[in-house]
Amino acid sequence: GLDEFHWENYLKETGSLGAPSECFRQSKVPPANEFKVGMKLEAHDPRNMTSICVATVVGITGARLRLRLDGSDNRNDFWRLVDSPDIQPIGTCEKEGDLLQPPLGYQMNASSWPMFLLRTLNGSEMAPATLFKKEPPKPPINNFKVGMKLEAIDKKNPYMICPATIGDVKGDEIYITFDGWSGAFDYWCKYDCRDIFPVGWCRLTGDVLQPPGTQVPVTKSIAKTQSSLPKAAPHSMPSPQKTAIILPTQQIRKSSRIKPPLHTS
Ligand code: MLZ
Repeated sequence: GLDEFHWENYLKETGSLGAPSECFRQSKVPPANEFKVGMKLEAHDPRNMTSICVATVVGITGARLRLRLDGSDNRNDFWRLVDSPDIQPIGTCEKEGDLLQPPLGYQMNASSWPMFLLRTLNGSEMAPATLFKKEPPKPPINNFKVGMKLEAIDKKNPYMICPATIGDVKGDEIYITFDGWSGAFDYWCKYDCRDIFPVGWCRLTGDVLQPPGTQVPVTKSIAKTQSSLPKAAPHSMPSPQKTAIILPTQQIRKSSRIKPPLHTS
């Protein structure tokens, strides 16, 4: 429809460019997702990264898997790329002399765990090793520049991949700002973080790209005004197309004029 989001138009309208794909720790050709719902695998418990648990694929979205730890509830689902080092075939743990752990929040008595494990794996479909792809190498240096566009996971709503802009760069860290949102979802991360993708990633993988928010409007004239502004002072957190609009970013953050969004989806 007319209100659909298209990067090509949006980049033109905002007078901006996508960050080059070499900036990202992602495969240039996104990995194939050959997993099926119901398959089991081993995954690091996101709430306790040192323990390895049994997980079930409960959804497929682009190059990512929606995972649920066996023995846990359905309120702690998490998403991993098929080339994430956090997932591995069933049996990897044992081969390495480790034990599969109950997830944090295992509802039953700890003494029931060995039998639970036996039953959850018995007759289950285990994801074959060929479905797990190798993690791509780190780009040697941080090549991101302020103002470059990208697609980024909203860490507060991790199933969402959203249009974003590099708001700041400091050493190996980059500041991810979400287009059209007033700052509540923004975060710092390492340049080689696996949660960020080049423009076009979702279209290539078939994942869902969210449209930009509507809290902070972006128009051609504003973007033009913005690009002719001097660079922001180093103590501020510039958020390119946001700063030029109503208030400086610092004031937006402190002001109560903009209602902070609910963090619920
Ligand atoms: N349910 C939330 C989703 C916000 C997503 C923002 N992503 C950058 C809300 O509407 O507040």
